[in-house]
Amino acid sequence: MAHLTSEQKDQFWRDGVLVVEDAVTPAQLAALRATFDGWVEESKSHTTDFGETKDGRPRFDLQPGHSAEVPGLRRIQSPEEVSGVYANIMRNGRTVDICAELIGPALRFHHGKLNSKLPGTATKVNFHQDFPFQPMTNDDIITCLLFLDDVTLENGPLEVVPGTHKGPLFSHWHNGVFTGSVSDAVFSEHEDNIVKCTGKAGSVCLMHASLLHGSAPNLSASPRTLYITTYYAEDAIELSPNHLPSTFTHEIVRGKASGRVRCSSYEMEVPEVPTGTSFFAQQEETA
Ligand SMILES: O=C(O)CCC(=O)C(=O)O
Repeated sequence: MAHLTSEQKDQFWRDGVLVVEDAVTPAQLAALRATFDGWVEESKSHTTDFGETKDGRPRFDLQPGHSAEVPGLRRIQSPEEVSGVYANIMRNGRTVDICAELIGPALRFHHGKLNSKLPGTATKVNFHQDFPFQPMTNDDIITCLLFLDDVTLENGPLEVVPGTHKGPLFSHWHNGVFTGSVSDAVFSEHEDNIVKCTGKAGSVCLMHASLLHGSAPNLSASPRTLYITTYYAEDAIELSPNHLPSTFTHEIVRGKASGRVRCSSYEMEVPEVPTGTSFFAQQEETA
């Protein structure tokens, strides 16, 4: 069964972005949300980042100003490592079939994370491209942002600049520091072409890894939580250390290993792996 029409595929390759509704069933969505709510409850008893991932960094990332009254759990690294509900969606969700139609048939998992903007928090994402964080031999890589809440114009939707996946790759280094953000000049150049990706809970936004994107703080009383998974063509090989290594990294989620590597031609600076819990710290250091 096909999950995308040829118009949707054309749109993805033209714009570098596509929102698809009903990427999970209502029961899957409820389970993902309930698990996340449990983590928010747990975060209330912590004052600093907590938990541990494969590379020793914390799993749960708290926004500065986090408190039990106004929890600021902004990022959970590799939630699929600690939740069967998330692991099931990462491997078996409709999103994986959709990606297989775009860059498959064979796919591997790159990394997963939950990004949340709880009401009253200042969480924002500076504009960047994902590829400069994770260079690979070819760029058939899709970042999938699954909406666990309705995403509206007010609650800090993903903002993208359609077409920028076709190049260039912008520098994310400024004054000798890997800031994880493009320069103010690059942002200004593209500001007028920003499109906000809204949709109902259960939709997924598929984004080419080279697309320029970011997002603003949540100005509403409703949360905005995204489960983000990245998949790549099976014949791509990583060229720098994975920023979010997990026990699932490189797992084949569709098709079979070919034993081949495919290369495309490009040039860029080597990224720096964050030493803080996530790239939020990297972006804040230089904000
Ligand atoms: O949470 C968002 O709005 C964007 C997420 C993102 O760009 C990232 O985590 O790389």
